[in-house]
Amino acid sequence: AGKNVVIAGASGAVGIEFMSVLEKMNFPVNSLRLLATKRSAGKKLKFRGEDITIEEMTASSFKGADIALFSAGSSVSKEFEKAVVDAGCVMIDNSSAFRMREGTPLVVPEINPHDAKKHQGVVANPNCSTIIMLMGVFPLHQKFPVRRLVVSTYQAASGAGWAAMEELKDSTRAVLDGKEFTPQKMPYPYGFNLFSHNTAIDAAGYNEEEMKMVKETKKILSTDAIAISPTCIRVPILRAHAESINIEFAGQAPSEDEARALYEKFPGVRVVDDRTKNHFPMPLEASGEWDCLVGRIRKDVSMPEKALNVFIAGDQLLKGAALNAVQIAALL
Ligand code: 11C
Repeated sequence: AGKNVVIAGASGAVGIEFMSVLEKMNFPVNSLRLLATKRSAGKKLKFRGEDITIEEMTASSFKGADIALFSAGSSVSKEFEKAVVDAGCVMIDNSSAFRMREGTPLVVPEINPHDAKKHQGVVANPNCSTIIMLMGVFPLHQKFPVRRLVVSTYQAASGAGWAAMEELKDSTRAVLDGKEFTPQKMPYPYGFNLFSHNTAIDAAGYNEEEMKMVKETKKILSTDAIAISPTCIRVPILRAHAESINIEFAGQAPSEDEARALYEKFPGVRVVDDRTKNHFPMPLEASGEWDCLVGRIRKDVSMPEKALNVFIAGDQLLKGAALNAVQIAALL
């Protein structure tokens, strides 16, 4: 029998991708309800060729539902958690509301699927930068335990939603047309520019995105033994994040061939590593793909026995959000 699925935040950039992934995965959907704020209620979206009208989300929206895929922001997830759980429905939440809460599993299905089953009504979907980084780290960490990661991100506009994607286009067009442009969504002009991630900065100088990568990684891998040094940057790319990762191992680093072989057999990872053509992971080639692309697999020239460098690109809206969430639903 199929599942009764609800999408909360259906009109957002991730909401739309929930539907595309459910369709492509051939997820056993018995019924699908689309929920959003009053502003989007009444709009129609297509699922399996049929129009579905978006309804305004209320506490009674979850009656009879089995799975609720949430991507409507932390405050909405917090507001509706009780209604979802009381309805006997499992919430798979893409926001940061419950990620670090004890008793709420934080899951990347290829990495810690066993944690999903321990849920008490809510499973949290990690931050996109964390998921994409771990798809480039865990295949090696399983066999060669990692001691420290130094990671720099190149993050797409999609992580900040539709409005940011539109702002990137408008701001790029304004530069080309020689026109003035006042940013609305982003803190600085986005076209032909990059800037430090647009989240709050703590007393130590780290932004929220960076600290999510640090904390979430420890929870997903169930270890405090990995040190992480992150720098998160927003770049003028529409929808796939890229990350440069220096991976230092507790013991001897794997050889480049060993690392390549471990990546090649890991589900959800595709090796793109052609030195002869200078062809490595790119956001353009990762966009729309379910796999994360891993390449530039090379010994750290400063510490060849101990560390490797890799470069990874993954679709922020798919593996970084909607795909990972639907994979969790499939696990359950
Ligand atoms: C970004 N990672 O790219 C963010 C978007 O905690 O789920 C998602 C924020 C989160 O800006």
